[in-house]
Amino acid sequence: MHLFKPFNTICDLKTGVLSPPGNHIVRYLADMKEMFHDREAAETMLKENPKVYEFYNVVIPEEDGHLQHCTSIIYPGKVGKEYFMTKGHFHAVAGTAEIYVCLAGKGLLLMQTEDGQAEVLEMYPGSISYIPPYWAHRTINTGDEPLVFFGVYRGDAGHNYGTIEKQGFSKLVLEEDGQPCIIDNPRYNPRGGD
Ligand code: PAN
Ligand code: ZN
Repeated sequence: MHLFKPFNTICDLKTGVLSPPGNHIVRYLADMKEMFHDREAAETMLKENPKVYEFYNVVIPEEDGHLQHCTSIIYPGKVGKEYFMTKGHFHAVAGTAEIYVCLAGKGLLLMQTEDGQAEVLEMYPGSISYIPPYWAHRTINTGDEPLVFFGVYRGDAGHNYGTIEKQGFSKLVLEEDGQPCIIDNPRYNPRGGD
């Protein structure tokens, strides 16, 4: 048995910044432009190529006895009417769950099964969302401030981005009359993953 030493990471609860930062990943619009519904709006915004979100992953062995943990910061903004959001993914080991604890801001957590069933939970400071095994997950900032949350999941879960890249989510979250509105995604392609 390899004995791993306990350690602390410090989280700024307002900004979500971790120290030490671990693996810090930043995603700009250019990294995910085809994920937004309004392709024309995305193309126009590419000139400025805004930062959509970033996340900090504590460095943990990718083994099932361990727990990966991370903070994510989704910036406020929209592409056309669609709010800034994460790419979203299934876990590579699909039967592994995750917990999100919202620290700041407000948003929605959109989840989806392989056969397109969708569920949405609200995120606000203090909300603890349980993402059960086999649900893809994407977070959406519906507010005016950064949406900040902490996540924890099984050490070896890994990430499968490909299925969502090909199929999309079955729902879109758009702003209508100043309010978030969940609609069916006309481009959702349940067979795109075949
Ligand atoms: C989160 C996400 C993070 C960024 O840590 O990885 O919010 O979203 P994408 O990974 O979809 O770009 C998580 O769910 N990890 O499993
Ligand atoms: Zn995840």
